[in-house]
Amino acid sequence: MKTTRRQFIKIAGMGTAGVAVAGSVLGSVQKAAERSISTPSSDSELFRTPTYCEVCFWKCAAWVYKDKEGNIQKLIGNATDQHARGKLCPRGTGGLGMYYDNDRLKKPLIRRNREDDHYEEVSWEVALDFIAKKMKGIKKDWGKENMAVFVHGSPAKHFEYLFKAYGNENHSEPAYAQCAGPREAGFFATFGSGVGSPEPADMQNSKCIIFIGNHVGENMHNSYVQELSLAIDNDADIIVVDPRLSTVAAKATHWLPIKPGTDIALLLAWMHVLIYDNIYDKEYIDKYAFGFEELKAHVANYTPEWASGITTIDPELIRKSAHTMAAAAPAAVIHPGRHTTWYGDDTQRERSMAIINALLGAFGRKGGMYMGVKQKLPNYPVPEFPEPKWTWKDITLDKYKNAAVGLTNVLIDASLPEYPKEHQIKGWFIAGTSFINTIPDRKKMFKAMDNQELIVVVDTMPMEMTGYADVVLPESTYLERYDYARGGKNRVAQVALRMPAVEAKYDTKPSWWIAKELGNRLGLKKYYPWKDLEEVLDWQFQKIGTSLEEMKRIGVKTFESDESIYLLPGEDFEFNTNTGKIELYSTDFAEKGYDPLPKFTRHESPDPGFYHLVYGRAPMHTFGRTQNNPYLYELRKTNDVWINPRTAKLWGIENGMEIWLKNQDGIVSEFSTKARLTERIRPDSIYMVHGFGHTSKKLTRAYGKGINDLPLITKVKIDPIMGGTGMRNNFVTFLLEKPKKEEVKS
Ligand SMILES: Nc1nc2c(c(=O)[nH]1)N[C@H]1C(S)=C(S)[C@@H](COP(=O)(O)OP(=O)(O)OC[C@H]3O[C@@H](n4cnc5c(=O)[nH]c(N)nc54)[C@H](O)[C@@H]3O)O[C@H]1N2
Ligand SMILES: Nc1nc2c(c(=O)[nH]1)N[C@H]1C(S)=C(S)[C@@H](COP(=O)(O)OP(=O)(O)OC[C@H]3O[C@@H](n4cnc5c(=O)[nH]c(N)nc54)[C@H](O)[C@@H]3O)O[C@H]1N2
Ligand code: SF4
Ligand SMILES: [Mo]
Repeated sequence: MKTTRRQFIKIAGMGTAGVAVAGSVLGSVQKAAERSISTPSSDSELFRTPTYCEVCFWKCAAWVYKDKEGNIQKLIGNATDQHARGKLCPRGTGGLGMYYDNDRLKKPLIRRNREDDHYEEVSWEVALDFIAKKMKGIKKDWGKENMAVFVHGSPAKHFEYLFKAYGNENHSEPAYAQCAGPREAGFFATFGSGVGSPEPADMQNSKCIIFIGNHVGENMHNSYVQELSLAIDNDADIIVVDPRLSTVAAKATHWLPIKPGTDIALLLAWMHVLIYDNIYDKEYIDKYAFGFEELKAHVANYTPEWASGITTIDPELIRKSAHTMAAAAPAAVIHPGRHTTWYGDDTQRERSMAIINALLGAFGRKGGMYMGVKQKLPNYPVPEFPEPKWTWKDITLDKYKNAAVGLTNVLIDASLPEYPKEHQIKGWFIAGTSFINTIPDRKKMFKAMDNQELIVVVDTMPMEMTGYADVVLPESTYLERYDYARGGKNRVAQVALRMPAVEAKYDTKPSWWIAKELGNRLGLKKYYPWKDLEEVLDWQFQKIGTSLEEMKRIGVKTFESDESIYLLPGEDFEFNTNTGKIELYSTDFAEKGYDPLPKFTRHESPDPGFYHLVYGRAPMHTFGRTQNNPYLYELRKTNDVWINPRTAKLWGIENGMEIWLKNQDGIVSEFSTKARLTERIRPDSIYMVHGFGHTSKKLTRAYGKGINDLPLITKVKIDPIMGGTGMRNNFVTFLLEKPKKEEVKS
């Protein structure tokens, strides 16, 4: 059946309770949703309120169930929500541990003297007055622009707003320069649009899904994993390129155990096969793409045999896997990945992935990549923000021309005492990021912190970073607060509400309140004309045809969209690039002096006795934020180090043996962990899960458990196009005995 744009809208037409998209699972959960729409729930003992999860940034909508006494009993995924589809992942289910954790921050804290570790418990008044006074001091001596705001997660919007109102736009998130930045830059250069979250890979309709690294299943983004299981049920081919037999590699048709850092060679060889075996989507390329002849000439010599010598992958496997994806195209897609800051040439690796998606005809095609839709939430009317004298752009774009947002690493560089005074950063405001466990090159980080006149940390837990703050502000957990509604692009346009399920435990406050109160003290009252966030939310909801009252009842609302998420057959489509086409040859990169067609660059190999430090995720933990969560801690208390038995034999390492790690710059891990011998990792690499090895003694469960990968990441290769920090150029060796105290330099 041919679907016209209009017909598509009809089949995607939705009521308030649910969604019915042809071929999607959303329809199948609709009935369950309709059954469970009233409050209190059918389980007469329990009452429920809506939220969306904050254990990671997938933001699944959920119901919080409470008993008559008001104790939170459980969290269940909202069935009408396309992120959750009625389920939460293990971390989301354990989210109530964030609320129940006894180690939480309980009162605002001030450290008056940097020389000692003494923190004084103070009232909110005292803490906020202190911050406002210090900020005014920095403004007077340096300029209001000379502060940086480092944020992640829901607190971000509130503090970005505050600082914009203050006349400062130096905001940045680790989610860009330490995470998804390169894929945004690489896909933007090709298709004229970034990727965003959730990534619009149409996995549930795909016949062939290709993962470059990207360890889905361990990387536990909820609907992402659900879509992949649907694809597996539908017998889709899975191709995984990973030096490690990851969970998803174990399910793959083809696993390509690549030598770390050589993916671009493989991707070029895939392009070669698709083009020279004439199995690319010629009609699609003729209609939509620019620069095919240049690409064809560029990859002429990049044969599978050439790539094999670099990647260690059998040329026949390279050829065969290219044919597998071409046979499934256009219902075939290379997933863009998410954590993509690997070796410093990451934008070009992502460009290569985007180009292959174009050759497969995947963009805008069912089973390839869909074009997301969203319901815009209008901004509450306030006066215009003042124009800052300078912003992050002035210290970034001359060097990293395609950085789309502020870069944490550039702002840290600007925080060093030797940085030109005009743009030197003298105060840090941090919310929702455990900064020192997240940004590589700690030595620089410590130097930058020493140069700050004020460091504020807003967190829910006594994480390591709070120990470097002058002021620590305890935020209420997501189960105790309102936040801005979740919008965002997806298959269908939806809006989700987060509201407090319970009153705030301890003397904690939500970010919106903290920002508003600080704003009042900085003379920014006119930007906060509302009483509380409820008022803002209700105003926004009314503007889009709902209300806070309705949203409290339904949690998630679906809106009709007038756009198809796929290209219509023969549709003329203008891509947001210089040529209006998919740019196989990037005119933007050519203009800016970057390679317009991706090239392979060789990366360092480890010295004898050293191994690639490979890190990733475990399904029951999020970064470093959940190790102390009482429920998730029970699921996994520590990490271990994966070692190939051949490598282990050279060292006399046995399974379960206690080991320490030392990197190429002599940095030794603070704690030890156990060796796990497994064939699932290449002999030239070791693997560990990020987020363990906490050094804050106030995290009574997590303290001292496992090894932290971050201090071992001292060598950073910066992506010249968008400025991301390549973190996978580090190598480690083993220590089999407890290092002497003076040897530990993490
Ligand atoms: N449970 C859980 N899920 C999460 C998160 C979490 O904290 N916990 N965090 C979320 C976030 S923000 C992100 S960014 C993602 C991160 O998850 P991904 O985007 O999947 O991260 P990657 O770095 O692509 O994946 C790690 C994999 O890359 C492989 N790898 C290492 N080096 C190379 C190489 O040179 N080439 C190739 N081809 N593969 C290599 C590793 O062996 C490992 O299997 O996870 C998301 N999901
Ligand atoms: N070595 C190494 N570094 C990495 C990575 C890696 O794999 N290895 N991954 C990179 C990637 S992909 C990403 S996206 C980043 C993630 O980097 P971060 O976002 O810094 O990661 P988290 O460790 O989760 O830190 C979140 C912090 O927010 C706090 N928090 C949790 N909930 C709330 C809340 O509701 N309010 C407030 N105010 N605070 C809250 C937590 O207690 C914690 O301190 O790290 C990057 N850096
Ligand atoms: S994927 Fe899991 S942790 Fe992330 S928001 Fe959804 S339920 Fe929460
Ligand atoms: Mo990330």
